[in-house]
This record gives sequence, C-alpha cells and structure tokens, in this order.
Amino acid sequence: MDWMEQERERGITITSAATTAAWTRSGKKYRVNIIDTPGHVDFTVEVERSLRVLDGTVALFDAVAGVQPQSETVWRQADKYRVPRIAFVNKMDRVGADFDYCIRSMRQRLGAHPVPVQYPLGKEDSFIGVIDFIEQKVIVWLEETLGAKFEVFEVEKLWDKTFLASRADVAAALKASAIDKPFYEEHRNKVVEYVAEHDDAVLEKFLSEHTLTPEELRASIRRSTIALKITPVLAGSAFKNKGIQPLLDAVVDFLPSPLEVPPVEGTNPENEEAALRRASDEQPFSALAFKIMSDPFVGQVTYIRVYSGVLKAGSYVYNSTKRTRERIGRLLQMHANKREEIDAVYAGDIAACVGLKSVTTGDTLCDESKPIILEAIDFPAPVISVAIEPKTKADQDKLGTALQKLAQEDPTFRVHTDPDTGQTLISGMGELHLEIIVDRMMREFNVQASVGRPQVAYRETIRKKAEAEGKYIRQTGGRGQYGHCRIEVHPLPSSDHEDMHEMSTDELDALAKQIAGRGGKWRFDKEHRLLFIDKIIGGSIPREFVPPIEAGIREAMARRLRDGGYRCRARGRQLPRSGQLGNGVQDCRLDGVQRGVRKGLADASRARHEGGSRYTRRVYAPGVRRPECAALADSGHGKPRGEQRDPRRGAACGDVRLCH
Ligand SMILES: Nc1nc2c(ncn2[C@@H]2O[C@H](COP(=O)(O)OP(=O)(O)OP(=O)(O)O)[C@@H](O)[C@H]2O)c(=O)[nH]1
Ligand SMILES: [Mg+2]
Repeated sequence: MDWMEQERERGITITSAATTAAWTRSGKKYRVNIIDTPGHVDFTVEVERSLRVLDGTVALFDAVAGVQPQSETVWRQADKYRVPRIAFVNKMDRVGADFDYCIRSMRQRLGAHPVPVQYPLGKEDSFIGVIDFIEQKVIVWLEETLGAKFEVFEVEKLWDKTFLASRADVAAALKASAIDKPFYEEHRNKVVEYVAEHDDAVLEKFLSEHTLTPEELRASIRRSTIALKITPVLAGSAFKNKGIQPLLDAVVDFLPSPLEVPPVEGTNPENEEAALRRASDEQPFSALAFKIMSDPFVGQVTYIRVYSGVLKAGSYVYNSTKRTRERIGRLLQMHANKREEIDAVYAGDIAACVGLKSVTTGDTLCDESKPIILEAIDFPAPVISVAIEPKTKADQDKLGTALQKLAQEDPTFRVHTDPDTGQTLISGMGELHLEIIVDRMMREFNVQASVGRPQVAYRETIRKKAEAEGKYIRQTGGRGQYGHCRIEVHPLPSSDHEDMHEMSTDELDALAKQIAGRGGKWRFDKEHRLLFIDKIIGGSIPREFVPPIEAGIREAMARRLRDGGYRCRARGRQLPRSGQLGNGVQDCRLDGVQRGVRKGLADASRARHEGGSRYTRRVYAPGVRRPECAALADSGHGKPRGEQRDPRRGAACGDVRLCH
C-alpha cells in the first residue's frame, strides 16, 4: 500500500493508506476496512488520526527486535483511544527470531497481557507454520504456492514418529523450536487458564471441567480483547505469506465490527448537551473527517469515517464544527491511491469525499437537522524547525501556496515567520518529516527552495514547588497602577500522565476540583498545557480581572525558566488586555494586575531555580524556548492605588498558581 514515490524510494510508510478487503470466515462473508499506518515517530499524526477512527488494531512486532521504541509510542496511542488489539509477531523467518522473547517484551515494556493463541512451528530457516492452540491443529504453508495454500493436521501427528519420518520439514521445525508433547501441553494449558481467568463467563466451567471448547475459547478471547483485558498474539512471516489467513480469521473472530462498538459520543452544538449516535444506517448521519489530501487530479480529497446513517453522493452535508453546509461531489472507496466511485456510504464505512472545501482534519460532518459534534483529534505540537528560502522570485509565490496545502494535509506541520529575522520557518515532528515535506514541495509543487540547518529547542518544566509574591505599584501622576499576586508553582501530578494530553476530561475535572475547591471554574488549554483555575467565589474580586491574569501567565509561559527567568518587558510595549473593557480606569487596573502577575512569576521563577528546573521534551521552533507549564490561577486582583487603601480589602489579592 506504500504508493508515494518517497515511500517507494525509502522503503518506509509515510502516509496512512486505506483499503477494503473481503474475507470469508466459516462460510460467512465479511468486509474489512484496513488502514495501514507508518511506524516512524515522525509520522505519528498518521497513527493518531487512524487510531481515532478505527475499531480494532493489528499491532505488528518484529520477531527479532520484539518491542521497539516506536512500538511503544503506537501502543500508548492505542491505549489512549481504547482500541482493542491483536498482535502479530512477524519475520519469524529472520535469523534470531524469538517468539517467546517478543511476548516477554510485550509484557514488560508495554504492560500488555499477551495471550499466544498460536505457537510458531520452527524458526528462521525452519519456520514452516504455526500450531493453533484453540483448535489444537497444525497449519503448514506450502512454500511453492507463496503461502496461498496450506495443509492442516491434528497436533497429535506431531508426536507420531512415522509421520515425522516422512516429513523432514516438520521434524526440523520441531527440533529448532524444541517443541515436544509436554512443552505443547504446558503452553496450551497456560493459555486456556489465562483466558478463563480473564472472563467470568467461562471461569466456572473451566474450574469444574478444566477444559473449554474451541468455540468457548474464541468467544471468551473476543470478549476479553474487546474489553481491553488481553491481546491475542499470532505468529508468521509476511514476507513468505505465512500466517496471513489465520490473522484475517483472528480479525473477524476477536476484533469488534463497527456495528458492535458502543455508540459514539458527541455534543449537540445547539444546546451543548451530550449526544449519542448508534452505529446504524437508520440513525441520523454523522462522520468524522480524519484526513485531507490534495490530489492533483480531483482536488481536495477528504477521508471520513461514518459513525451513523447514510450519505449519498451529490447530497448536502453539514459541517457542524465550522457551521457550514457543503455539497458532496463524489464519494470514493479508496484502495491506497486507487479509487473506485461509490454511490453512498453507510454506518461503519471509511471512504473519501471529493468537493468539500471548508473541511479540515477533525471536523464533524452530519445531518443538518440533527447536528452533533464528535470529539476532534489531538495532535502533538511540532518539535523541530528549519528555515526555508525560495531559490528564485517565481518560487517565492509558489512556496506559500505549496506550504499552505501541505499544512492543510498535515496538522503536525506548521509554517510561520520568525518575527526577528523575517525568515519562513517550517516546523514538524522530526528531520525526516521535514525532509519529506521539502521533497514533496519540490516534486509535487515544483518549488525550488533551500533549507537551513534544523534547529531544535527544548521544553522546560519544573520539578519542585516554589512560591513567590509580586507587587506592581506605579504612581506617575494621574491614576496609579496597582497589581499584586502570590504565585505558587508546582509540578502537576504527572507521574501517571507524562503528557497532559492524555488526561481525560474527567481526570482534569477531578484535579481542578481538588485544587479549586467548591465552585471553582477551570479551563484547560491543550496546546500550551495550561490548566487555569478561577477560584473566585461570590464576586469577591470583579470578573474582569480574571482574563488579564490568564494573559499574564500565558505571556510569562512563553519565556524561558532558566537564565534569569521571566523578565517583565516593562519598556514601552503595549500590554495585552482583556479586550472587552473600554473603560480607561479599568484598563489601567488590568495593566496593574498583569504586571503584578509577571512580577510574581519572575520571582517564582527565581525561587524555582533553587528548586531546580529540568529540560524535558524537545519542542518548538529555533530560538523560541517554551517552558512547559500549566497554570492554575486561584484569584487575582488589582486596584488603582486610591482604592487599595481600603483596609478591608487590603493588599492581599489572592494568589496565582502555576504548576506542571
Ligand atoms: N525476513 C523478513 N523480512 C520482512 C518480513 N516482512 C517484512 N519484511 C521486510 O521488512 C522491511 C520493512 O517492511 P515494511 O512492510 O515496509 O515494514 P513496515 O512496518 O510497514 O514499515 P513502516 O511502515 O515504514 O513503519 C522490508 O524490507 C521487508 O521486506 C518478513 O516476514 N520476513
Ligand atoms: Mg509500512
């Protein structure tokens, strides 16, 4: 399915590709929608969007390497979207292939609960097939048919000396894997026991009879896989087409059908209430646009996953995220880069639409009379940047269009202008990512450009709690300015959540409630990882002081923690204001608050040095180093000087907390 020139040249997958396959299992026909994703972490966006819309995953592992760093990243992404998975240990033919090691590394490095439903028969050169623990049968692929044909026989034959004498390949495979009858029985028993332990529906029967039928085992494995309790593991060699048919059977047997998954949740944009859509053609139409591609022949192609209802080509659809109505020109069934025109799409389908103009990745398309907004897709922020310059004047014009189109396709690719140098900077997830973008720009858009050296900046975070207090008092004739805040900076309870992106709304809510106490309000800014909590209750401090506090914190977060910490840019610069207030007196107060916040942050930052700060993930653009902080503002207050003298209200203006 790797069709892009760059994919073929480099032998890696860069873009996710969709296709659909027909598979017959036990005489019944099934349709399987498949999305192949890249594994390289630079193209993580492709994994993220695919996992958002898929109902099940086949995780591929290398039989020699076991769990690789990229396997871990992808596994965690699947955890985040709670996607049931089965694992396929591939490359059993490679020198050094070790199925048991692979299973162990899944357990240790992923914290997974792998259940081998097969055991490879032979390894490296002698790998010929698998032993199926469920049916207790052996499957051996016929090499000369390139894996299209295979023979199946009872496992008992493996212990039959006459049979082995006539089958040198089977005898060699048994020897290479050191499989004998006790080994087989011990392994199979363990598997059956493990499956039973995870499923109350069969546990009782297993405890009384010590056995389960293949049907019971399959049904039980299916239940536990869908409940994310276990991961069935299969083995094979894709290269030699060995192990593929049982893998497709396992997809049908153990992974949920789109019609079986729980109803998708969303919100009704009209009243902000939670809304549900069952996977049924009778329900109102709802779909998520998860990928946009610009195609030189047909223009913009939008990939959608249909959650409910039916959509016909030529009809109108409502983009509830953007509140626009658009006509679907054509509907396509994609097979990597080949397409087949279809008349309609139904619940559970993955297809592509031509003709949508305003849609961007993550938008919901739905029935206008029954609107719903589905949860959008989270994308990580870019980590590396390079400066890019067109070679000629003609290239200059084309460059902008090309970059804009590429950015539309890829939410982890951004373009911006360096405010200091005026250079165009492109940012992405890694060197390879940007290299491919530049390569595509030259080939697809015919733009000649030169690029600078990649620059990586670091994100900082804090490790210890620190406190500080800041006041800003200025009396320059006329009205005075006054701001006062106390700041507490402390790390977020992130041991379980290295990434705040992974905190669910419920967890954030619980955390915010714990800090804010009763009646507190909170906002979480995912991109800047700022959790801002407004603890003001009962109007003790006027509402208009809250936005400037948040603005002050944001501004402070955009600076470095180390090397002097937050410095207030006191000279000459117009301070950001809440924008809602036209009243001069209040504006002046707001400035006071903001300055107080900054002063407090500067002090807090200094205090933080004593506690130590640490660099974490590489992130963002050259020269711009962003402290990775989340801030919690309990309250903040500022008053013109005159008012401040009121002893009842005093100087104490609440506190602002920053935490990570
Ligand atoms: N020996 C052996 N090599 C294999 C097998 N399957 C794939 N390969 C080789 O492994 C390399 C990578 O294969 P791909 O299918 O591109 O792997 P991938 O996981 O899709 O890689 P990305 O999409 O780039 O992450 C190729 O050189 C394949 O020939 C196998 O079963 N045995
Ligand atoms: Mg690939």
